[in-house]
Amino acid sequence: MKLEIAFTNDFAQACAYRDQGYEPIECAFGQNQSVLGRFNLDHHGKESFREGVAIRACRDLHGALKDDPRFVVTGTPDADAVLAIIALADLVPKDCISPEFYRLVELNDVDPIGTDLLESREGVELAWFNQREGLYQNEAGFREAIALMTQLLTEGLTSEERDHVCKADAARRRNALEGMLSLRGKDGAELPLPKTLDAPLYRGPDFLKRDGRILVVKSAVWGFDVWYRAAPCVVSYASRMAKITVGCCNEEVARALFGEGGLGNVWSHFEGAWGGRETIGGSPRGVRMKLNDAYRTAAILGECLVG
Ligand SMILES: [Mn+2]
Repeated sequence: MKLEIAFTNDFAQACAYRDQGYEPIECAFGQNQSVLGRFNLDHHGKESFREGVAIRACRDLHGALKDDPRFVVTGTPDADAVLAIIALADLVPKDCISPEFYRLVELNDVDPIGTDLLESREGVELAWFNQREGLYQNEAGFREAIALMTQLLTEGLTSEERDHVCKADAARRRNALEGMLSLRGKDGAELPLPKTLDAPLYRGPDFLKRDGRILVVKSAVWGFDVWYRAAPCVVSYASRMAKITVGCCNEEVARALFGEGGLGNVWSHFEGAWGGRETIGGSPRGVRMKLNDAYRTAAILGECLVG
């Protein structure tokens, strides 16, 4: 049977596809609306007690939907979802997907900040996939991502491609470092910005002993893995989208800084529909923010600190 991918942004529509026999892959809509099929392949919101989808598909379910490869999807065609589809539909032989690779996909999906992909051979391969552009949130994006992942699994990378992945990531990290604008410490004092990338992440048992608290950044690249080395809480301004994102390094950090409930405690201090989850959130949808609003955000967060 031919591979079918149904993309939707609508919960009811995803349910309708599921009822027709399509297997939902990471079909989460918000925190509490997850559409599950016979294999329960989601791990967001209230399904977050489950393992990632690729690890279950590759390890336990390879080829399970070989004769009926119909899938319903939403959101970004990330490595976790795409690898799950490839394994379930048996688009590559089982021995093309090493346990090292699917375990790393799981780790990087659940904790992208804590995984340095460039440290291993499989990590460079996953980083190559993550660096691909044009993987849009639609059916064509999923099909393109499936083709790229299939190519990666069957042909691997040349040494030139590996070099290029590492150089591109080094450039991204430099950009992220240069995007740091202002760093405040425990008592609100302005601290010097780091000039190198080698500090550890602000998490783990002793992070409250360190000085950094809130970092403001303006950057065109994703850089939380860099920024959380300067502070446990980051206010990121995306100028093209004119929006502000606030993040904490993980749940433990969010609670230590802002009390039980983490960032959930701070949104009521803002004007308008700011919101999000315990560890990440931001400015209201459709409202254009200015850089100055990012500094104001940092000041308000500073007043909410309990740790
Ligand atoms: Mn996932």
